[in-house]
Amino acid sequence: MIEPYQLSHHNAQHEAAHQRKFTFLAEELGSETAERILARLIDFQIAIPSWALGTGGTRFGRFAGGGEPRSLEEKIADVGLLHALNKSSGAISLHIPWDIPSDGEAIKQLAASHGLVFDAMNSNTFQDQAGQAHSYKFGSLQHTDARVRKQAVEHNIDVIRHGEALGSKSLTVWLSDGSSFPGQLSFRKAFERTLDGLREIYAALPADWKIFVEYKAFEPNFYSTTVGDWGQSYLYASKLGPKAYTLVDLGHHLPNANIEQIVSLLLMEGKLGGFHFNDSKYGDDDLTAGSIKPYQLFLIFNELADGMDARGLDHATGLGWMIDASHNVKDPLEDLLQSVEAIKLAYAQALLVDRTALENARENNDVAAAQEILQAAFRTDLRPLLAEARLRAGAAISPLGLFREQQIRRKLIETRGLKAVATGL
Ligand code: LRH
Ligand code: MN
Repeated sequence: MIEPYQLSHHNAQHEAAHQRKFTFLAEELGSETAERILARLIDFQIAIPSWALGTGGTRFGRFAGGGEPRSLEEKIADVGLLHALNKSSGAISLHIPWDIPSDGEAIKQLAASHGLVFDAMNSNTFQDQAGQAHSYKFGSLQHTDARVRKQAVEHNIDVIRHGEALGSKSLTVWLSDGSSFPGQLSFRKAFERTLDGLREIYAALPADWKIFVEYKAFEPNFYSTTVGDWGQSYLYASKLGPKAYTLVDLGHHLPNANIEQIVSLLLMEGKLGGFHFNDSKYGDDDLTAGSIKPYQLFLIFNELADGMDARGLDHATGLGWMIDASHNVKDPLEDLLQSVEAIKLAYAQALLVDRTALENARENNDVAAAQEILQAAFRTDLRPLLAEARLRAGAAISPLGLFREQQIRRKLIETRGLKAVATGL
């Protein structure tokens, strides 16, 4: 959807202004620092969720924007477009059964033709599928009926098998299980049954796979959630074994939770598996990353940069970097481009933090100095560095600019129609 001449024409148009800003910034930072951060940025890829390429909605309504992908093949083409624009979206995370690959090998090759690999697979035991034997109305792995639990375990193992065919190396398990009224559920039995089910799924993991246990405070249950917070997820992951980790979805916390502290401790324990990036003001709003609380996103990456170095983790491959969003009023592809930009900006700013000075300030309880050091990085406009990283990686100086200049959404509506609806949330 983007021809090489269109990309080079766009960059030629923006080159002079970009070079002016980048040269000034590189002088400010010093070339050693600028090159260090550029190298990290070029390697840093963020997986795109296959369920967020169409218009999302709420129980009150859904306002489709048109030109949505009608098949897994078209979803891969859309992620391929994002990757062509920013060379930062080199992976797609599938959700089963919303995106069952008809022919694993063919789908794998199609993705590879767009420079894409498959990140974590996602199972779905929060909806009943047509023809399904047992309902998940009262949960899946926690269910009081062993037949329901068995069905959920088998589904997760089926998802692993699909992932193996695609070259994925991890499974994310998010369970909507819980209760909506006091008295409804035995918390202890629900935990033990869920752990037993996760153990069967864990046993089916290939040797080089990971399982991510995603926690969430509430919704769709509104009294208790059986994997309700980082502590419960850590408990499951610790009892399961070395291939089990926690997954932090930024929207899955109670108001004012200190997510950067949670991230710091899970990383310290070696039990942080990855992220579902998004932003929120109230609940699991699934808004554009960095659109509501960009400082929190920076503080989270500040803990990540420090904690990953402390554990000798490779920044690009040591954790799962994924977006999980839902687009009610924005163009899905524009929203995803903005999320990738915000995530990489927070990462770059975290890499700019003077860690030695920060440690000194902390050890001397110089609180004001510590804040100055952090905010100096957060308040440095590193966008020219992100643009330079894209330019060097063969992408667009302004991905959103090129998307609009080429009227991609109008072209998608012409080929796919206004009524095209993507599977997903
Ligand atoms: C649950 C969740 C989970 C996905 C779903 C689409 O809120 O974050 O990660 O399975 O969204
Ligand atoms: Mn999520």
